[in-house]
Amino acid sequence: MEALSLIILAIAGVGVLLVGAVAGLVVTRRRKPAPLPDTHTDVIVPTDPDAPPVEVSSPPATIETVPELEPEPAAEAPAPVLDKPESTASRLVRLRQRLAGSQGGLGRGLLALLSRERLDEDTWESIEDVLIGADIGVAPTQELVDRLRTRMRVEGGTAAEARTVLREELINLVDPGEGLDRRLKVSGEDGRPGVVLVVGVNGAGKTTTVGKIARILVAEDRSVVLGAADTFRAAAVEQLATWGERVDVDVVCGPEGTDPASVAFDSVRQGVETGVDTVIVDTAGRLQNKQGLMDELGKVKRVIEKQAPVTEVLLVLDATTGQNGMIQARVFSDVVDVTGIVLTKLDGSAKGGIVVAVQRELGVPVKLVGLGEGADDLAPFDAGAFVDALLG
Ligand SMILES: Nc1nc2c(ncn2[C@@H]2O[C@H](COP(=O)(O)OP(=O)(O)OP(=O)(O)O)[C@@H](O)[C@H]2O)c(=O)[nH]1
Ligand SMILES: [Mg+2]
Repeated sequence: MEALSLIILAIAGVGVLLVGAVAGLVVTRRRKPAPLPDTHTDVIVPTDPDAPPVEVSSPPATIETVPELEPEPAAEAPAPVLDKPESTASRLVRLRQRLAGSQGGLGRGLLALLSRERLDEDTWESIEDVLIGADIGVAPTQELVDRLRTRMRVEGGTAAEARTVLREELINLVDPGEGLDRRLKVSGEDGRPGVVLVVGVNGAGKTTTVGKIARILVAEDRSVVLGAADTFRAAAVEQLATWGERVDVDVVCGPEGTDPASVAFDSVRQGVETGVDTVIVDTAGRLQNKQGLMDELGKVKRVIEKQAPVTEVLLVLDATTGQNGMIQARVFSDVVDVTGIVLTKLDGSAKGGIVVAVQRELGVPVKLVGLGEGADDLAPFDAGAFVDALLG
């Protein structure tokens, strides 16, 4: 009997907590966005996945004076149950495991070859084949093999030594020089929002990525507006609207066939007027001819900049498309000033070498990687973690 009443009490307790949590979330999203501290510039930098999750604290409810906070009568539409995005730290741990799962083959193959007792010409040729097969690209493969040859001659020997040398050289390749700045510029200046323009071919994962980035920003307590500038298909707008609803972020859209530039303009205007931190604009992926693409994206960017500068142009690339993806990447980077790359579907590809090839080709860093279709399957790119995943 006593046990039964304890269970009932426990269930009641959990119920109260849940109601409280949902109410808290709704209130949090309704409040006027709090200004960000000055130190908050460009977020989404790789965080140490071993660090404890960062708690996002909300300002105390008592400072609220906005009248819309009045409780609504119970009979009205029930408050939507919002997703609580996963914290960056726990997302990274999970994604690192997933990356290791899909990429481990490449690293294991290389290590097995490099740990052979005799590194003869045939072995070096096989190493080259593995690297080219992983889409690293011919020139970087050649450089890597040359460096490995030199170092293995001097330091070579045990499997552990081979691993250390390979790890260092792969990191050099992925993160050359002083290291690339992979921060995503999501903040604007002079009180205006940061504007992130997301481009790429059909099916690369643009809309999904926009939704995932919005979740990360919301989890960091930033306010966001999404612009559905892919107006060619009604389904595209709906897809983005669903992402927006899940984290209670406004999605600005127009009827099917509206000029994408006008939707982009409206979304940034709304962002400026409501004082949000970031506006993310999703675009259509049709790779018509280069001139058409240039005209369209050029116009979208121009009209946005009547309101606020575009702070980040993200090119979304599907990692599974290999050399074809590289050709598309070139076209886009000729058309717009790409500032960062999002490499999606790395979960389904053992061809992580594309990271090296695309960074070389475009001269811009991979800033984010998509590792699944799930809402939180997006992570900041981190060279060390990536190479560790490659090596399995
Ligand atoms: N496995 C995997 N699937 C992904 C990833 N990112 C996106 N997808 C899937 O790829 C498909 C296309 O994604 P969308 O976001 O609709 O692509 P899009 O670039 O907006 O496509 P269009 O609007 O047609 O130009 C969807 O089924 C996504 O779930 C990823 O990182 N991993
Ligand atoms: Mg889309």
